[in-house]
Amino acid sequence: MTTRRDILRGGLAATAGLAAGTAARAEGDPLITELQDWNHVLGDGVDANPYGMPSRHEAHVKRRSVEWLTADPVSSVNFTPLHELDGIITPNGLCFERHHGGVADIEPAKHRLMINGLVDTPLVFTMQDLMRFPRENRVYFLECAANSGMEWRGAQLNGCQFTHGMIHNVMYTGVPLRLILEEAGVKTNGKWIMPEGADAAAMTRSIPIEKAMDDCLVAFKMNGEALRPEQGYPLRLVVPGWEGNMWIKWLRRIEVGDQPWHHREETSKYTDLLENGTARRFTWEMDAKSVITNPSPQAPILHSKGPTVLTGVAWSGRGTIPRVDVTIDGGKNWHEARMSGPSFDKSMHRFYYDFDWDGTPLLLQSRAHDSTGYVQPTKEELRQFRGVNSIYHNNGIQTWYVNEKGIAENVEIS
Ligand SMILES: Nc1nc2c(c(=O)[nH]1)N[C@H]1C(S)=C(S)[C@@H](COP(=O)(O)O)O[C@H]1N2
Ligand SMILES: [Mo]
Repeated sequence: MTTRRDILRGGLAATAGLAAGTAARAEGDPLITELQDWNHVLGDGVDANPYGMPSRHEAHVKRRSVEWLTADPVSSVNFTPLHELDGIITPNGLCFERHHGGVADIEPAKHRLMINGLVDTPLVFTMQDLMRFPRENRVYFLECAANSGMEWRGAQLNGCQFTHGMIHNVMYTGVPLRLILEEAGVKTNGKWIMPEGADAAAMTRSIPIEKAMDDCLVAFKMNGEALRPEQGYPLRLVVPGWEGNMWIKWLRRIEVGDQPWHHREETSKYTDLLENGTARRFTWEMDAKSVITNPSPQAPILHSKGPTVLTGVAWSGRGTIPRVDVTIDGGKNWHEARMSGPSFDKSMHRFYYDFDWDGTPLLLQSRAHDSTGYVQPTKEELRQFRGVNSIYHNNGIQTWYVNEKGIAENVEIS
């Protein structure tokens, strides 16, 4: 972080005549007057990289994990570098990963999806069979319910990659789950489904039949290409707007039942212990949330005072995000941010706030409004209802403190 900053600062300082504006004068800049290697040496021909990769100068743009968070990488998580991205789509190679038994390495020709339980005809599908159903394309965010979980009791991790990076937003191609369930014929007492993964963790969750029949997809493509192994190749369940844990990867079986199964992931895990000792359960929908991605601790302001672009992302499991408010003075004044990019249901939204920085310290916050009228709460408001025992479903407003040098850090203000 410091090195990149120093390099960029050095580059700017060498440029004579940089005033309050955003561009330098051309005179005397060796990067203009002297030839660079790439100006006269032939580059790689086609096929040097049959599957293209980002520029080597972008090597710092990658998923990162937090070493002390988990005991073993096969049951662990890494985080999407939100501060390096723009727009609303997460590139496939940067989608955060969360596995409970490592990444299953599945041969697609040997993969099967079984539908059993309370159905008229138990069925087994090959990947080829699934490809013959009418398919749909839809963009959705997936957020782990534990995203921002480390921040419940106070500011902890220094970077939006770590505080908010258990989220990705991609376009899925898949078959509506409803069509597959209808093919098997759900019996009238079939009220719940239990999708199961083919990984060593055999991840399972209970999902009400209404959701299964509404907007769930059995997806095989993300952003146009096959699902990545990390994201469930060759098949994953997409459960729009609901907590990531329910989006079963490496999907091999769906059982239909008349009641929930109360498996580990919906009893001991993914429940919220309240102050009075009881736990909230089946909190499936992800509440509206937002975060400023730039500036942020991993992405300081690299220029001096003057025109500054602030940007971030917002999402809601209940609909779209028509509005985001931004404050640069810790909530004394709020400004409506500028939304830019497509606004899809249960998808990430991009916002900007372009302002003239006077070079004094800033307290940055963003506040999302969703299409149901719900407004993102402060962390204190959340704690009043939820106490401090929770891990999951922390959608409180994030604060970044930016000092006069442009360095940002994770703080909380009351
Ligand atoms: N089969 C299987 N599905 C799974 C998991 C798993 O470990 N095994 N992890 C779940 C959890 S907790 C989350 S948050 C999401 C993460 O999806 P991602 O790895 O694409 O980010 O997958 C869910 N589906
Ligand atoms: Mo998760």
